[in-house]
Amino acid sequence: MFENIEFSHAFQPILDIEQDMVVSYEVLLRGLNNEPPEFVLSQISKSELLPFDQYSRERALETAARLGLDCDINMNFTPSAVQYDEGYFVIATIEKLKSLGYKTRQLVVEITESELIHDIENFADVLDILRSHGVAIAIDDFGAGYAGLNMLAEIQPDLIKLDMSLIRGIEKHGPRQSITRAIYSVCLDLGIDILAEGVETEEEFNYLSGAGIPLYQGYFVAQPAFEYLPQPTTRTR
Ligand code: G
Ligand code: MN
Repeated sequence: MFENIEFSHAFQPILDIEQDMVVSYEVLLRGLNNEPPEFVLSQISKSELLPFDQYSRERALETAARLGLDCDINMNFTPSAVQYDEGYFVIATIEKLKSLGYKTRQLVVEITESELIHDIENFADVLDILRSHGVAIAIDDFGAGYAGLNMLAEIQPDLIKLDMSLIRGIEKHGPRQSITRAIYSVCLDLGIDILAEGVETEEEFNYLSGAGIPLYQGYFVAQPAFEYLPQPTTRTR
């Protein structure tokens, strides 16, 4: 159905500095010449976005398997994709994952909060179903858009990804530091993992590691790489 759409994927590592290893890769949609996701999505009609997204995820898993990915894999889902038919798309992703020899627990479902969730109770129920299948749930871009404290109060994710707007220049920005420390403390209380996204500089990294953040993603660690699993490029200790 989408055979005529030209796209592929880039992979960006997630580094755990306590274990000093890459624990996952986030899959990112790209054009065939590494164009940004909007370039690909602009070719898809609105009514076909959800099925295209799923087609793209399944192709991405095939690419990951071909590249020899053997850690976790973070995949983006909009709230609508998660909620659709009681988790149909996530369950289809799990099936694809298993058909390639992966374990369900290797999948991290990143909920990209670009839209308001209308029925949060139903949403939480669907997440419970998905958790019972064994996937991990992450809130993406936490602190931006709709992904805030109300969402955290309603669903207890396994992981929070701090939005890069909170990270930018944090070493010299008192309010961002206070907010990040407060979220860190909430995560500790609730047993939620916490990751800093979009870390670009050594100064940001040093501040965040001093504050106890264990997981990192961003240009400072490694740029996303087209059809390739990059290793961290920086010494982080
Ligand atoms: O919404 P989500 O967090 O899934 O989007 C990740 C996007 O952020 C990707 O398009 C990726 O290329 C981009 N990205 C990853 N690391 C960095 C970074 O360090 N700085 C900036 N500006 N963008 C980044
Ligand atoms: Mn994401």
